Amino acid sequence: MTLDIGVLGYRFMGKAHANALARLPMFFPDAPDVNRHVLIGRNETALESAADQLGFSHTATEWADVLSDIDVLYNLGPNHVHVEPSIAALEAGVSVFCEKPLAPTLSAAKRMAEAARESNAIAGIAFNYRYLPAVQYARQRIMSGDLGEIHHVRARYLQDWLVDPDAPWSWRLSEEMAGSGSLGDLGAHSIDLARFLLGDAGQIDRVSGQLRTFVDERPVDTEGEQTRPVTVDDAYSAQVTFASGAMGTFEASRFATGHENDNTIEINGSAGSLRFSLERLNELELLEPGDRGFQTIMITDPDDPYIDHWWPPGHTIGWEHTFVHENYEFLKSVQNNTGYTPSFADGLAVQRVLDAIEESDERGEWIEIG
Ligand code: SOE
Repeated sequence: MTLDIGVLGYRFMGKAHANALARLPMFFPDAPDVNRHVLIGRNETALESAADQLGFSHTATEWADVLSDIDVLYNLGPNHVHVEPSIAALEAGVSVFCEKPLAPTLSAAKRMAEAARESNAIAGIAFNYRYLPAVQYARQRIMSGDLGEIHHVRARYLQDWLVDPDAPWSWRLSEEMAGSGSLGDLGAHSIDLARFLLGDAGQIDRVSGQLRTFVDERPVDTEGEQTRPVTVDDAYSAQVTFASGAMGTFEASRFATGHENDNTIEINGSAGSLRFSLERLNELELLEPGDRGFQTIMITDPDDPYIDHWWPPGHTIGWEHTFVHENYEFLKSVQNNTGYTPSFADGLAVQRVLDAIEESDERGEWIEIG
């Protein structure tokens, strides 16, 4: 069985997923066969050249025209484009792999999760950092009880691409198109990682958050003559409680000078601790009973998650491998018609936390998540 794939979006995420699709037959021979059938976008000229480069045989400027030609829609457009094409695809029985955050608003995320529940097709959200071998290994250790009862989650995702007030405006800075800024773009990853690592104990039930926009207008052209308003947050921080009794702190920023793409999470339990940093993605820091400090271990052994598909022990992998791993798992779920996680329900659970953090900022009080 060959799965015909349609990919909406051909820039950063389009490349990351197209690269993953191309790698699958080489490194994951039991992955379903895929046909990079159609690349979907608005600008015909840019689309043609992207289709050539990324190995797609057709292009389309209207997503609705190609739903009947494909088995899977990759929805990699700006956040506001996640909603209608995903819902229409699921209603047409086409599986959907959608980038994060699920939607710009909680109400749109609810509609998407409802469409996923009612469809026989598979709906997955692309939280790629779950698929780092070190993160998978960390979850295994937490799930097998090695850290004991979890008390603390400390997660931050720091970038600095907006610290220059002349950095240009983009859709990521528009509330209408993105929903929120650092919160949805980066915070969604941290919240998902916490949920993934803690499993059933990862349910966040109360939040207190603050959001900040440091520069509220940005140039749209290189001369800086025209500007557009920034209507999302540049940074957020939140403290949360988990239903399990654990407490958490979360932070993200696009103004964290010196941090380009710094995604870290630390978990402290009654019997041990661990911490992960994307800047050292082949490693995990662990503290186990009897240790006098954190020990750094390499997650590059053949029996570590996914590693046997790649290189001999000690040969490191990179950021792009997360996309290969998630594409493998998602497409296998489509082929076997089995449920995929993270699902749209997981995307909705994260969105409830994002929404509560925004509400907390607006109201200046703790918000319960029902
Ligand atoms: C931009 O902030 C971005 O590309 C995010 O959208 C991704 O989800 C993150 O992995 C890297 O940074």
